Amino acid sequence: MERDFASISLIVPAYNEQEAILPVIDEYYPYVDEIIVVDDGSSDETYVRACTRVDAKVKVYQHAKNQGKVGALRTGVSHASGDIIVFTDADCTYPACYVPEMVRILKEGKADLVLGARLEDRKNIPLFNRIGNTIFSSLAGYISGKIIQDAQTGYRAMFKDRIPMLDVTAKSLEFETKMTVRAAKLGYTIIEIPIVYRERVGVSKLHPIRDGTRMLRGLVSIAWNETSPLGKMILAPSISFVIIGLLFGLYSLYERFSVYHLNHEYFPMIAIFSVLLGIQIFSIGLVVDYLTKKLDRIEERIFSLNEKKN
Ligand SMILES: Nc1nc2c(ncn2[C@@H]2O[C@H](COP(=O)(O)OP(=O)(O)OP(=O)(O)O)[C@@H](O)[C@H]2O)c(=O)[nH]1
Ligand SMILES: [Mg+2]
Repeated sequence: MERDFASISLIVPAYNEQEAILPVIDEYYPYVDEIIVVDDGSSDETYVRACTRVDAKVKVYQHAKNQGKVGALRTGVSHASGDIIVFTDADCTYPACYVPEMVRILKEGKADLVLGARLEDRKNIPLFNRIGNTIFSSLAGYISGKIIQDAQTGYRAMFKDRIPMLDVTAKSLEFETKMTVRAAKLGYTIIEIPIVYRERVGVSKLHPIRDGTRMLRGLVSIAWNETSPLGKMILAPSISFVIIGLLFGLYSLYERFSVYHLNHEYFPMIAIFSVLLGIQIFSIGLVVDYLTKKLDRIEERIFSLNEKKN
């Protein structure tokens, strides 16, 4: 569906970004109709500095306590008056010059979600993020059946009326990926435009251990939630068999190396048999899950073709 007129709100979550916040506001200013900065309980001058730019276009909100990026984005969206919402970071990494292209794609009805994909200058993405990004994007691609190169980018645009469907439960890093997967699962069209990713201004807020654990949890939760019920039923016993097998195996090793004699000579056999059975069932689970997803997609296609006809 083409929409001629649409006003644009930019949401900028900012946590201790005193060096970058003003350059970000100034850079995006000519490209959007509204800029909403959400200071996420910063302990530096982010809020004070952002307030110096307040005018009819720039609005600044503040969380008394840090709520995390997702909380800041939600606050921003709740105050946005635009038809189109653009998310960006407050660290000068995402160039503003791509906004017109993102908006054009949305207005022409070519996509429901436009991503600024960090495909060039990937050296500016911290190594930890780059690894996570590759894993997440591949997983998002597997789950959604679409090729997604940068599922995790923080630079993205969509019509505001799509947000309720795209709002996913998440605390930090996994938010963007979950949103991308959700969009793909809903059959929304996602277009990625390659962008230059600049070096960050100011200190990174990433905590490798905390964010790494969340990312891993997010990954497992996405994978599990997106596995079909039949797939889940098959995968669960397979994991139990592998665990049982490993326990028997470890016990045998313990006996062999501590007592130098196997009191239970049939334990290694049980171990191997159980692990192999687990792996076999696991493969069946994956095949079943793959086939279920394929069927879902065929159903989605038929549904959208029927909708287009009517
Ligand atoms: N990490 C983090 N970012 C927040 C929080 N609240 C708001 N933000 C903002 O969310 C954006 C993303 O955080 P970044 O630290 O840039 O994380 P990143 O882009 O994954 O990593 P870098 O490549 O180091 O920039 C920035 O604009 C932050 O200021 C928070 O509680 N934690
Ligand atoms: Mg950043």
